[in-house]
Amino acid sequence: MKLHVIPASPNSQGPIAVAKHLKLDANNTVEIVNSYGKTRTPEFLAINPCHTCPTLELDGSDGAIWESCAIMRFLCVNNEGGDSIYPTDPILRGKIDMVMDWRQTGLYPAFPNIAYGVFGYPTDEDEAKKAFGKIMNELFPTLMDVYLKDTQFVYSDKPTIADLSIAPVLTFLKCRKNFWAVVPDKVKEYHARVLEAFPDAKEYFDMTDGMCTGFEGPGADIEP
Ligand SMILES: N[C@@H](CCC(=O)N[C@@H](CS)C(=O)NCC(=O)O)C(=O)O
Repeated sequence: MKLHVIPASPNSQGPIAVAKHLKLDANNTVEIVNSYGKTRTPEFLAINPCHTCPTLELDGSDGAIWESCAIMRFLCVNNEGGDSIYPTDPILRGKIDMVMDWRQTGLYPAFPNIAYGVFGYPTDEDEAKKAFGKIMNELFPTLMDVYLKDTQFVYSDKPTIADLSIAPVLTFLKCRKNFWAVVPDKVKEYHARVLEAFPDAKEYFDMTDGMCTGFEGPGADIEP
């Protein structure tokens, strides 16, 4: 199988970390392919008409799976060791799935206006401030006081794919240094704890960190 990725994109980094954690690239089950700049080519659109990375291109005529959370689940369910980061306990698995849906529908939509400047896209500064307000007042309290209320990771003392769906995205906040400065320590510590739990993906996490920390484009210095 081929895992098409945009290496510096947090959406790609969860699936990359899963593939590396389960040694799927080392044992040639999954080849990680850098498809940056190629997602609108006829060849890529034939694999995934939604033109997004990550995309897992299956072997033979089996087609492809896209959407980062679906890919992480697929890799875990179908490969040895996947249970360690996608536990089979039905209640815990249900909560992990719930948090991954929250990541896609609640958390991630708050980030494009804050962070897509690092990829050269225009961003709206008023919308970025509004989105950060929602992150601070609504999304972080849910993360800290509900999902991380009693545990080091989301509903668990061990890291799971729910954490891999969330933590790489939080790095984006570093491109607005005055936003990152007021992020609660509990969130910063969680962010570091998750990324450290997947050292094989460090080079990818570091790419995003470097791009965001070094960002000096429009709005880099705005106040929250
Ligand atoms: N909800 C999707 C989002 C994927 C996504 O938006 N990927 C962007 C990069 S962050 C992409 O591949 N854009 C290239 C394009 O649309 O051509 C997921 O979680 O996988």
